[in-house]
Amino acid sequence: MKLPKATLAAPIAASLLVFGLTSMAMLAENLIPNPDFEKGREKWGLWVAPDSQKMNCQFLLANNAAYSGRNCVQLVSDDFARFSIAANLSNGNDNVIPVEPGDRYRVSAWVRGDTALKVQSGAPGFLIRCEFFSHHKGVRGGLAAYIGLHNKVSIQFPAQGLQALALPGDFPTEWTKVEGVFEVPDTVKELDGMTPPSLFSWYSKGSIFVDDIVFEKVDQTVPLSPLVNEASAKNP
Ligand SMILES: [Ca+2]
Repeated sequence: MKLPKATLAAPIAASLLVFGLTSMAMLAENLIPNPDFEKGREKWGLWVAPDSQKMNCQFLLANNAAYSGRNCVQLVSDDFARFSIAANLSNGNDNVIPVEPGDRYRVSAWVRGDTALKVQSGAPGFLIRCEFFSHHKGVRGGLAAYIGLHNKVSIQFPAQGLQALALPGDFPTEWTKVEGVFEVPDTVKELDGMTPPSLFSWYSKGSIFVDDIVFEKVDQTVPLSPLVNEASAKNP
């Protein structure tokens, strides 16, 4: 049966609209499972740096002080320690997100410290980190995006230090949103992978509470966060 053009145009336009809306919705999808910890610690794991193994670093669930719902997590250590939690994406891809240079991501979390929390002098206290690497080679490039409590981003190699992300004042004891938008850099050859965000106690001592993690791919219209070290990010 031959349909007149006008009859075909409407369904095509409608399906294009649906496709467009679906694409936009996908761009805003939170990539983190159990981002609000309402399913407890499900899908989340703890990592402790070699120099912090004896500091009783713990990843606990707190249900009396959440930012939203019943639960948040509590990162606690007996001394200045570096440890993190990260989500398991269960994506069958070694917990790596395929990326291309120029892709833009936004990550945010709600964070607060308890009143007894101490941060080692000159340290950031809390950081979010996404590591980049070459998936082809199965090796990490050593390059990562770091987001500090002042909502600035550092894209750098670890050896360059993290002084630029040092805690700018007292650690917040009220719930505070930490957020960064960054671009996947083009400074590592064949860079094509990124880890999901790790949420770090970066040489804090005491308790840090975290809730409501959002990690999403955004389009080029979303402004990048200020970079603290643009020059060194381009010159590893
Ligand atoms: Ca929650």
